[in-house]
Amino acid sequence: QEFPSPPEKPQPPRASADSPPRLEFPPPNVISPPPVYRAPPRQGHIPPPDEDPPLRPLPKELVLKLYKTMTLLNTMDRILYESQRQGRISFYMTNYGEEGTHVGSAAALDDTDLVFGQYREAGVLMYRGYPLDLFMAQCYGNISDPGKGRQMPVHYGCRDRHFVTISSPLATQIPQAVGAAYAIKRADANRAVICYFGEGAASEGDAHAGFNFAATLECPIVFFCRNNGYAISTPTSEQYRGDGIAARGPGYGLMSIRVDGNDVFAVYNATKEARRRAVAENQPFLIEAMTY
Ligand SMILES: Cc1ncc(C[n+]2csc(CCOP(=O)(O)OP(=O)(O)O)c2C)c(N)n1
Repeated sequence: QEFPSPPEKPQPPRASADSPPRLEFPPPNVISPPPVYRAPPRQGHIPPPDEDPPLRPLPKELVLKLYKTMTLLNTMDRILYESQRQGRISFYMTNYGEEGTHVGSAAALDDTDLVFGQYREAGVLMYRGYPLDLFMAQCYGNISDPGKGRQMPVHYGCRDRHFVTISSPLATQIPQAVGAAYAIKRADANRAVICYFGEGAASEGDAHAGFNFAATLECPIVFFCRNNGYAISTPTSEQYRGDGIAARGPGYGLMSIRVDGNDVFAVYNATKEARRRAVAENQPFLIEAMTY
């Protein structure tokens, strides 16, 4: 089976490129930072139906589901975080302040798109209808836990909801997700893979391997980076010297965008379009969602 590349694939300059007027090493800060996409304000304006599809208003039921899931996630977090503080469960990771990234991106996917998460994307599984009692059972490792208590809390997984079980070692999900996307492409399955990770995990070598494989093998994957400014407690100023994760995308030949992760509609629009193009064109996309 042949997989033709779309004609507008970036062609990096080769040795025939022009020489600069003098020898110089351009400092990294002369490259302008990626802009931050936000959903356009409506201000009462109803766009015509032929307007760019991602900018159309969303149905009321969908908007309500976004809101309800974000609120429910926040409530579940409070209960499970307090359970951990009271010593009832051994571990917990809250999702506070990142609800819009989970729910906005989950809503933009097809139901059978395969999800590889890190450990802070419970809202994606919740959006897909994972019941509260199973979240609880997993965190408590009780008899109702589908994983039979073998995993640490928050390491959810659900085959029926196409959500691959979380693993603790950072960034292992990135090359795994790319491999899955490559398999999906070869099967011509009209599905996408989405792979979530934090900006801290993006410093792992596995992130490099995954980005490069996805670009060269032209895989239908959306890399979704949640940039919350910290790798648990290490600020980004101590994690890297470049401008975040989206700025790395062009170096790999990845179509990249930075979005306001607090704007659920921006996250939805960006993921919807990235997912559509990833499948239609067999190429990877990178979204960096800035949170807090
Ligand atoms: C390979 C590996 N190294 C270190 C850790 C310990 N660790 C757990 S979370 C974390 C920080 C991750 O930061 P980020 O990816 O930004 O995610 P966030 O927690 O901020 O959402 C680290 C270093 C780990 N789990 N795996």
